[in-house]
Amino acid sequence: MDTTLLKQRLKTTILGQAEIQHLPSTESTNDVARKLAQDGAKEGTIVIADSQLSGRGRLGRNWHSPAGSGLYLSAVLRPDLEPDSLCKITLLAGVAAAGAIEDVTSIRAQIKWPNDLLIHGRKTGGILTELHGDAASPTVVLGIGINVNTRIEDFPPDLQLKATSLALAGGKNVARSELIRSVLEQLEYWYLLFKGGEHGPMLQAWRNKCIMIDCRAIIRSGEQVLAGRVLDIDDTGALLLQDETGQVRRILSGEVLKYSQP
Ligand code: BT5
Repeated sequence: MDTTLLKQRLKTTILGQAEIQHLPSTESTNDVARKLAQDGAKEGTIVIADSQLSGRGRLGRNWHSPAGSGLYLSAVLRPDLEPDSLCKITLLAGVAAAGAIEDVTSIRAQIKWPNDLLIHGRKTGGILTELHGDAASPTVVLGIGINVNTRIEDFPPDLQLKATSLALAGGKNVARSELIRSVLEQLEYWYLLFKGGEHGPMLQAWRNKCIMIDCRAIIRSGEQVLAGRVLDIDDTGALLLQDETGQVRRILSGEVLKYSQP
């Protein structure tokens, strides 16, 4: 991948303008980005790898990152964060990544709360948002993984049944550099709105891409397991789940154990 060419083509003012670090292989791009941020890297610094040896998901899970076939990218962001608004960065990254997939491949990607990108119900990508630093000057390391040209045999057996890639879904290979360009441009568009305090359009775009609205779902949040119907997300980005008693629960973080169409 030619990062000089990528930089020349990139229509952004922040993302990718300071530094794009391209590594053939690393443990996790989020770890590299965190170290760069600790050493004072500018907002918008990007780390891209061709493969990850210990790609991470949430809660200590693994992100399978075979060589040369996926997009593994992390961005250093330094937003003014109100308490509870970290979840909105995950939502905006989902909207940006789904938008970039659609822009480059014309394939419609959907979002499963809070951080999964799905095509035809199979997982194609994920977002990992990590907060570092103190409350006065927080740093967010935003990680995005997308299966781009991954073949079915590149996935381990358990993922072969539930994962897909853009090439598998669309029947042809996709240029990773084009996808990276579009991800960065889309990310910047939504991030600038976020910084300007304009969250409404992003939340609406997220709702339009969300596969779970109106679905019945079982969700684990901390120690609690909640069941009910997904109503919406609210203005803070929390998921609204109506339980059997009619009570509406606000869920800021968690994971979907099961969901089904109404
Ligand atoms: C995620 O976690 O989906 C977040 C993935 C973020 C990956 C990026 S790559 C760049 C940056 N650097 C990193 O180290 N990470 C980020 P989670 O919701 O916890 O989902 C993890 C689960 O997804 C695993 O337990 C598997 O079931 C499944 N999975 C793992 N690898 C996959 C893949 N390549 N495609 C589809 N599903 C996968």
